[in-house]
Amino acid sequence: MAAGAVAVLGLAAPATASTPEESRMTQVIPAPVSVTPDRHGGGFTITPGTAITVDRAAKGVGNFLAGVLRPSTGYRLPVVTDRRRGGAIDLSLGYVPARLGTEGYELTVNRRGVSLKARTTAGLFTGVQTLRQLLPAAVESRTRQRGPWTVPAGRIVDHPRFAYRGAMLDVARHFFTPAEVKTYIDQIALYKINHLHLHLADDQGWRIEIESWPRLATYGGSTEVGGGPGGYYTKAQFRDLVSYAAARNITIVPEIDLPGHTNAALASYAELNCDGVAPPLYTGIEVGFSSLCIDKEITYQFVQDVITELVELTPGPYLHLGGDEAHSTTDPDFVKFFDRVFPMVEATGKRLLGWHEYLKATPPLSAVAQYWGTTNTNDLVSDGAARGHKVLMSPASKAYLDMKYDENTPLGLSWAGYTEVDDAYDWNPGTFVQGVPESAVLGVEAPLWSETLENSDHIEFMAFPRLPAIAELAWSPWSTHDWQSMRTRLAAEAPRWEAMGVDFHRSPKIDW
Ligand code: NGO
Repeated sequence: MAAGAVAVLGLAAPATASTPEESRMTQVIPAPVSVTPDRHGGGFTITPGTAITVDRAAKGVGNFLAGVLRPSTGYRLPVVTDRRRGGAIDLSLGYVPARLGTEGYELTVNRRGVSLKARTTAGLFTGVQTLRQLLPAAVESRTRQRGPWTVPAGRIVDHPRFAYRGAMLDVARHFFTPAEVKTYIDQIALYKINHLHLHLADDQGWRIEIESWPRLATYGGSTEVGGGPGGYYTKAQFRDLVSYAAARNITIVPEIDLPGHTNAALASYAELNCDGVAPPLYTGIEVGFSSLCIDKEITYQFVQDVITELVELTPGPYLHLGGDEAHSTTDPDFVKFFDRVFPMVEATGKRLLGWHEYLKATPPLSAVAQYWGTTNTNDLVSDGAARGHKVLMSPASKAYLDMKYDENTPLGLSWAGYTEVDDAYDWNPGTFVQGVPESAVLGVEAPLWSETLENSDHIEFMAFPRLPAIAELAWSPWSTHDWQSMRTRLAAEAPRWEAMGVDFHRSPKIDW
């Protein structure tokens, strides 16, 4: 590193930062593990002659970066494997220290170019997200803007705190089109979120085509909260979402909520009901009134068929089976049901995920429990962690993006309290639940339930600025945690969201 370099560990822009380039170096969200600005080096300016040079296997990441940069710069930015050209942004796969893992990266910027190195394309992709944030916000615009496009000089070495950094979208209460889901994927990828959990079925709608039970989608998906037309994903559309997400380092985690939250399925097939009578479709927002019929054999044929078809659509490692709020299923029935269903999932080789109540039954130890409570103690979860289960942290009072910011928020719910952006940021996933040490935490997920949300504007208003705050809890080392720094950095993101067309909440907690 050049003489005079200053190591900055997750601090806000130092008081001496004098140029916009220099302050961008310290404004990255999530905060990197280490940032070393090079005050005297002079940054790299992207020009019409700049090329993106890549290892052959990194072409996809190079193309993604070019896709971000080309519209706003208006430059050609060819993605090439020939490294003889000067003035380049170079993405290379190869040796980086083991502690950086598969998603870590090293980013070095000087006058001559940008060099990004990682062990895998996932690491290059996360590094590219940092590089985007080192450029002026206008780079995110889809139309040609004025430069200069200067990346500040220095070095960033970075890797994630948790392996699983998630967002969840409830496409059941209100249906979101594939285009709307892709928009959200684009937005969360910028903050290094690497899992998108899709809540695909609930009382109000079944949103995924299942060929062996076609009415689930065609009838069970035909409405939504408030009585709108609903919708569902065909298998082809779902596969397309999976690959769109994969190209952005995001694994889709499909959820079918069982055995409660199943009115849409029960309405679609009379034979799934204990009394053989299909209930009407449901467009309200109550929970806990539906249950599959635990003692009917056809229930297990149904669940088996759904799992089989869902697994075929899912290259990722996880399958989420819900298990929450089964208030219309007795505890013994709940256990009886999952005793038959867990082995079905195990036989597929997928790893189970479920809301933490499913620990009432006995999932295999590889199963992950998603904690959505509001308290710092929960015996099911701490006992589960002691037995060896991993926990995914989504405490509703902190991580639920559908909670209102305050009493005036026009959208959202408030059963877990109001959650301003500082509340969403103010907790440590590694110590939040007593008896669940950091080593038992798989990661953090920010669920967005859609009882009150109907379109991308609504999603954006609830997710921004909280989603980036939660993404930081999932990615950045706890040593960087600092609300004063975060509020400065979130304020600096506003022009970027404006350039991206993100309709965010102008929280009074931040000086925008
Ligand atoms: C709860 C409930 C969902 C609601 C959500 C609203 C879980 C896991 N089950 O979270 O059905 O949509 O709250 O915030």
